[in-house]
Formats: sequence, structure tokens, C-alpha cells
Amino acid sequence: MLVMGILNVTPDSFADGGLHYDTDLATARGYEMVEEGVDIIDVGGESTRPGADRVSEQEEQARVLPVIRALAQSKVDISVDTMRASTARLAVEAGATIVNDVSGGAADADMFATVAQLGCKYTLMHWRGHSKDMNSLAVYGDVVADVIEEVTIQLDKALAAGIKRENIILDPGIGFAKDAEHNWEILNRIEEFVALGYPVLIGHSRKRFLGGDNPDDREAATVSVTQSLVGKGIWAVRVHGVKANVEVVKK
Ligand code: PMM
Repeated sequence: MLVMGILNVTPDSFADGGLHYDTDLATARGYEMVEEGVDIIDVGGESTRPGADRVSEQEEQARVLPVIRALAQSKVDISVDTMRASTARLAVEAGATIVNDVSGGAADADMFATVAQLGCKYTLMHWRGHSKDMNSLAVYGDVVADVIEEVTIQLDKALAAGIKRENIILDPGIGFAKDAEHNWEILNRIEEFVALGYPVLIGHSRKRFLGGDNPDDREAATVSVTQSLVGKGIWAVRVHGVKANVEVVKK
């Protein structure tokens, strides 16, 4: 299982907001992750925490592109966390090899065609709507069946647009339009996602369903979920605390 380190170049992300909101600080944190054994660094310039406002395209690109350019010189893969096709294109031109789209192609009508043309890897996450609305969208029958049905629609569209099957990574979208019970149900039945045949990425790190008021207090729970996923055929976990998660993954 690989470890994807989260590098949010934002003033307002829920778990590390403001910590790396500067090109030099963010780049330094990226190189620190490399030292800690990270496999992929996911660079994002727009917070997706519940209730967050959107940032402009220009602002998002000004945040992420210099950091991607600097980290592309490292030995690890760089992913860009964006819902915008324009940012995805510039990020790949700057050295990113993965586009991580939390909207699974639903936020920007140009995303699938752009990724197909770029020929890069693409993380397709389950998503029901922007952060402002997502808590009210957490209504399911059987959450696993519903999420699989909805991502399958997006997967079919991605393939039809020309994205190669072997370039797609699937993410059930822990915490996105899902309450705590939904998140635990997905994690407990993760083999149903793995059975779809795509590499599966899980982003549970420091999220609210793990309990506690403060994201920093959720690190132990994050690491124990990571540990519970080892051996289940998961491709990668997306985490803030690289060192502790690498320790349980590489043991
Ligand atoms: N979660 C967040 C942001 N991007 N990307 C993927 N693929 N999966 C996730 O679960 C995910 C994501 C929100 O968390 P953050 O603000 O800590 O980055």
C-alpha cells in the first residue's frame, strides 16, 4: 500500500489549514514528506472541507503551480487536488503526474476530455456536490451500493471520453456527503470497491467521523484505520501525518 501525503496550500483546510500557506513553506514540507518515506504528494489549493467557499481559478493556480514545479524535482510522484480542468492541465505541464478530482468529473465539463488528452493518471472520487451543500446530501439506501452505482456512471463517462482504464484510480470519498455511519460502513465493506478492479485510494485522515473536536487529536485514529486497511488490496491512503502512517504501512 502506498502513502499519499497531503499538502494543502490553503489558509482554511480543516486539518492543516494555514500551516503551509506559502510556496517556500509548502515546498519544504513536501521535501520533509519525501524524507519521511512518502510515495506521492497531493498538492491542493482549494479547501474542500464542509461549508468551504470556492477560490478563484487564478488564486488556486497561484497557490499550487510554484509548489508543484519545485516538488517535481523530487523522486516522488506529484498529484494535483483540483476540480478544474484548467488547473489540471497547468499542473501536469508543471510536473504533476496524477489529477486528483474530488468531484469525479462532475464539477467541470472539460475535465474528462482534458485528462484524456494529457494521458495522466486520474483519481475519480465519489461526490454529490460542492462543500457548501454536501452535509444535506448525505442520504443513502445502502451506502456502498449507492456509491458504487454513482461512481460507475462517472467511470463510464470517463472511459467514453477517452481516459484509459489503467490510468484511473477510484476513491469512495470518505467524508464527502457522508455521515459517520456511512464512512464506517464503506471502510468495513471496502472489498466491494476493490472488487471493481481499479486501484483504490482512501482519504480518511483526521476527518470528523474519527471523533474528537480537534483534527490534531484524530491522528491515532487515522493511523489505526490505515492499519486496518493493510492487506485489503488498497492501492494508497491519503494522509496528513506521513511518518506515522508510513510506519504501519511499510512494517
Ligand atoms: N479529501 C479531501 C481533499 N481531497 N481527495 C481524495 N482523492 N480523497 C479524499 O478523501 C479527499 C481528497 C479533504 O481533506 P483535506 O482538506 O485534509 O485535504
